[in-house]
Amino acid sequence: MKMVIATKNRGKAREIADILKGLPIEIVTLEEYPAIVLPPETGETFRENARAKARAVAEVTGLPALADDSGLEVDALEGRPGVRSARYAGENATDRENYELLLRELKGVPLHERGGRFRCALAYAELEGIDEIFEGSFEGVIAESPEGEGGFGYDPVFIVPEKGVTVAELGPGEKDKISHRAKALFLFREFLIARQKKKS
Ligand code: ITT
Repeated sequence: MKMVIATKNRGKAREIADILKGLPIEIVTLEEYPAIVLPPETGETFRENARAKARAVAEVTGLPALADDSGLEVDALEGRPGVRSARYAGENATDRENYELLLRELKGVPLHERGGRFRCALAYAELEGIDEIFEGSFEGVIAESPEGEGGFGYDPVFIVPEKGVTVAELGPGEKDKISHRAKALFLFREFLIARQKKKS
C-alpha cells in the first residue's frame, strides 16, 4: 500500500516515517507533491484540522493520506497556544519565535504551575471515504529557558518530568517511544494491522 504523509512540517514527517518503519506501506511525503497547498487551519480542534488536511490530500493525490494536527496546551494560559501553536507569534513565525513568546508569557510563573501537554490528532483518509482519527497526548512542564538541539517546535522548552530534561535533549529515538505522536501512531498501526487481517 502507498500512503502520503500529509504534512509540510519536516520534523513531523520524519517522526511519522521513523515510527511507521517496518509496516508494509510505501510512504511518500508532500515533497513529492510541491504544488499541494494544505487547507487553512480554521477548525477549533486538532481533530477537525487533521481531518481537513487528510481529506484534501487524499482527494488531490488519489492516495490514502495521513495528516497530523498537533500543538501544545499550557494550563497557566488556559490551553494556549493550542490549535494556534504553529502560528503563535504570527503567521510565518519560526519555532524559536513561538517558544520565545511562550516563555515571555510565562515569565514569573513558578515551575509547579507550568504544566501542559502536547496533543496530536492523526487523521487517516481514503479517496473512497474512510475517515479515522487517532489521538495521543504527552504531559510535561514548560522550562524557564530553552535547552537542547533535537526535535522541532517547542521541544527545547518542554521538560519530560520523569527524565528531568527537555524533549530536545533526549537521546536518539527516545522521543518516538513516549511522544503524543508516537501514541497516536501506535493506535494507527493497530488499526492498519487489524484491517489487513480482516482483508486476508
Ligand atoms: P502541517 O500543517 O503541514 O502538518 P504545521 O507545523 O503547520 O504543519 P500544525 O498546525 O499541526 O502543523 O502545528 C503544530 C505545531 O505544534 C508545530 O508547528 C509545533 O510548533 C508544535 N508541535 C507539534 N508537535 C510537536 C512536537 O512533537 N514537538 C514540538 N512541537 C510540536
